[in-house]
Amino acid sequence: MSELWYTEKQTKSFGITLKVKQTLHTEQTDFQYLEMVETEEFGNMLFLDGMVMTSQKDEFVYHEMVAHVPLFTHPNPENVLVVGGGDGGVIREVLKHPQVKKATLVDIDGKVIEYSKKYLPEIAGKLDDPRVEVKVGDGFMHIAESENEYDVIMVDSTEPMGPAVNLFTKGFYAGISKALKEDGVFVAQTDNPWFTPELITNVQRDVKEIFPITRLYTANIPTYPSGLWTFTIGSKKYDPLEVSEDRFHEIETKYYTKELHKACFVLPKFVSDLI
Ligand code: AG3
Repeated sequence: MSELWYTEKQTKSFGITLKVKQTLHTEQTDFQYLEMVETEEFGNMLFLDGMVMTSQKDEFVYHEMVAHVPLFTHPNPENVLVVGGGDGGVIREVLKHPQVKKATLVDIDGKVIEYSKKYLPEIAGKLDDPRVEVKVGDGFMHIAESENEYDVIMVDSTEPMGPAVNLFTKGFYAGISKALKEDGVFVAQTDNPWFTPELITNVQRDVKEIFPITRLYTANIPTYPSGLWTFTIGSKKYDPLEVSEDRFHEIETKYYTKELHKACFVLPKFVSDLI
């Protein structure tokens, strides 16, 4: 019996390899190469331009950590924006917060939304919720056109190549600051300290120049390069490290806890040395 394996080359000389059960869909969209693959170990997976975006088995880590850390940092997140995130995982977590009145998702690639709904229904299933508005469009432009509007903005992008390059620039963070209300909070996924240390250093430097409170936190995501993933928070007023106990309300999670909310900001030495 022949075996089919999928490799993401995470660097020029290192990668992750997964045994494939079947290929569900492949397509060159207007923006990127999209693949939906059923794997033996991680279930259905979405790849964009050959990079793992999400898997049924470990998606909860990334989506919970992108959403709940900033949402519990803000005392009353009513109006929330997700840039990217067309698979709907962050939106699903955002909706667990009863204060959220409206969640807008802006993803540049409608095909990601379409095929996530088809092959990742437990991730994308909440995109049709009445509190959600889905826009297919350029997140950079959406940010540039927004002012004093959002309580929390989450940037759930691909890597800084292809369609997401603009989303890792200082100009974009300045736009986010303008799009946020005066006490707004934002978070972005900022890759890993093993293979892209300078990206973390640069993003932290840029965000620090714009936001009075800048923090870095990590989560363990087995299908992403090195497994040690980082997120950068920029906040105008609220410090994610100073969330009072009574702020935390019960939500159903598999990774995030109120204890972890504090612990995730404790960094290994080689990571804190980057910032
Ligand atoms: N967005 C960040 C994925 C980065 C993974 N990088 C890689 N595989 N080289 C994930 C989207 C999930 N909603």
